[in-house]
Amino acid sequence: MLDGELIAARLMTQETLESNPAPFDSLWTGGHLATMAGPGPGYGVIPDGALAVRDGRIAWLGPAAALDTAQRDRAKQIIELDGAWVTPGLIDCHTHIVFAGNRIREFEQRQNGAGYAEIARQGGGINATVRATRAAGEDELVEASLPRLRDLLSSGVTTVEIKSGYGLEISTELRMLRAAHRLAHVAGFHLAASYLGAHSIPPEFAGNSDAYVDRICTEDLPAVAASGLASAVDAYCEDIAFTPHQVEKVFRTARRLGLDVKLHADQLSDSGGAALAATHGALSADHLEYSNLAGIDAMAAAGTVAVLLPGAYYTLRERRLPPVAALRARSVPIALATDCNPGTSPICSILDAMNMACVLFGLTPAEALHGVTRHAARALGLEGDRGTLEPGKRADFAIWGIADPAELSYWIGRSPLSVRIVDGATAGLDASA
Ligand code: DI6
Ligand code: FE
Repeated sequence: MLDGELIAARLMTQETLESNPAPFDSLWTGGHLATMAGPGPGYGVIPDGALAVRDGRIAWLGPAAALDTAQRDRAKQIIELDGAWVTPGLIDCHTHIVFAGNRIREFEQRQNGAGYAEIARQGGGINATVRATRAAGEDELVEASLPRLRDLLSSGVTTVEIKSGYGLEISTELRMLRAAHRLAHVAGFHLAASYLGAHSIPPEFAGNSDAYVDRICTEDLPAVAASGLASAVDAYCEDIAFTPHQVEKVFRTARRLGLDVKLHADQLSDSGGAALAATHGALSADHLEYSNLAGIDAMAAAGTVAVLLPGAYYTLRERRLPPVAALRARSVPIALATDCNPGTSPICSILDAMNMACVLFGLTPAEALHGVTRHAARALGLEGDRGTLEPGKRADFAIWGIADPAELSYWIGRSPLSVRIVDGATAGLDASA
């Protein structure tokens, strides 16, 4: 949503309040709000704030002292925050959290000196997970992924992007996407689903990746679009995966079918991925360790979000840092995500990703929190609907037992979450599949 539209939405909410002051469904008061809204790099703090919810949306927020007492008294439910902090629900905008099997052996191989690309070329890596995922039914995929999602949600996450990409054939790709939708339902989070058919060259197309890309464009992508199970299309542009030319074909077809695009770009080498993503109006370009400056310029011009994935950088013991200074200088929004996957980023906490982004990439705690709220929403094309605490936005928020918002980037392996609120309701973590 554009700024103008946002302001209009806000005004409408206020008007509705004045002309038809329906009672709030719930009112949260006695805490501090880190709205992540407004200009500037700060947290948008409202100390001693109150936040009111109606019909699953934020109906009002501001200093508790500014709240109309009649409105307050009519609220159906008042929840005392006892000095806790409220942030927007965190958004993990890049995960591969649905998969079967594990890659523990591969981890051992890497500890014994084998490289990630070398393992992939020998049929391991992504294709090992493809074998396990093709063999798993939908129930099994849900069951295998639920504990990982529970961990992720317990770090304050309310929206998760989940990619397919471990099927590389349409039936398994759709099964992964269906499992993701079921998980969202049972575990209580909003899903943004992406089709990642161009993740790896499937064994039956070994040596003939062009033919696989043709099939993606002529058969698989139309089937995904018709299924309505994914809103975006991702691709892995890398020496060990797909060329820029192949990715272009996939992106053109995706856009024609009305799907958003995004890219795994320049993770292991500079293949011009940042510029490629920008040229196709991608929502985000992800990784970016090896991106060149012209690519960053192109992202700035196109409004493409940079998604940094410190879990993969850490796991692969990468040395090349993403171009954080250049992204800042060009005001490219920086989002952060876990990239939760069995090969290069076995991390199931967005808070740990924030800590890593601070320690390894030099982000400030405020940049890290923007990276998993406002900027992550934008990386999913959902900035008009969530990512900040503002009237009219979805009532997705997280309540924390912390002394300051910077504390969210501080701990390692610890979540100070008190409760997650999704669409205005308390979202438990213990639903079973
Ligand atoms: N995201 C990916 O898709 C690949 N690397 C990354 O950061 C690897 C996924 C895998 O090895 O399973
Ligand atoms: Fe990834």
